[in-house]
Amino acid sequence: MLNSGQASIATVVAEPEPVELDWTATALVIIDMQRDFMEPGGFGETLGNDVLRLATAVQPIANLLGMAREMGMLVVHTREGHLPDLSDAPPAKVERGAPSLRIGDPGPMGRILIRGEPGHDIIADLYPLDSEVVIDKPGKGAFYATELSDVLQKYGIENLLVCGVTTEVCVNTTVREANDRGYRCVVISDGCASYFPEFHDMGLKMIKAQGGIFGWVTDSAAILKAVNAETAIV
Ligand code: C5J
Repeated sequence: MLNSGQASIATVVAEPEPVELDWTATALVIIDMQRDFMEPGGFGETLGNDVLRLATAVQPIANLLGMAREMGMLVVHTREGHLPDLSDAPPAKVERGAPSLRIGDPGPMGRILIRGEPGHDIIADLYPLDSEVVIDKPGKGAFYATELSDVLQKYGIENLLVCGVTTEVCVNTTVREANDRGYRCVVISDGCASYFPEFHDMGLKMIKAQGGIFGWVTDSAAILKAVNAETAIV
């Protein structure tokens, strides 16, 4: 179990280079693992996507979630969605594309991408504990119009392990926002997924290119290995 008064440092094998992390200043951030993106009948499918493509991310995230819970690491879940009156949903977002059902319309899992509806909820396999932080966000980035900065500051967080869906949209946007705010972001390749495999690959490449311009990329096994390896207690 982590002791917040004592640094617990490990080196994680990552690209473009290994990264040293103090687990006591690290949070696991799980982006938008919601039924609306992951299951048939939700927002993702109304945009013409094959939602089953995202299923590969579930088990790696579950493994990291189990690790984080066991060691007492801060866990943050995010959910993309809007208020029932759509006052936080800009027309430019609602009208975009040609979906068969738009944001706010009734669908098989309730109103599409609306807070409180069944489709907006996080999938059962990764369901948050009452003690975990859940950030409701109206945008793609988890910092825009949310309390995330305040939460991370309160817990003394400097490093983010970022996973979830989709790699090139909400994961990338959040990582870029976090990078500008001074956080070290380590993105978990097998804990992210996209409806477009080529966007997943490029989304990860964009993060780690140019010496890690937005952060590092590793996989769930490398995190578990680093956690299980002897850590230096400082
Ligand atoms: C999308 C997301 N793809 N969570 N949202 O619209 O990536």
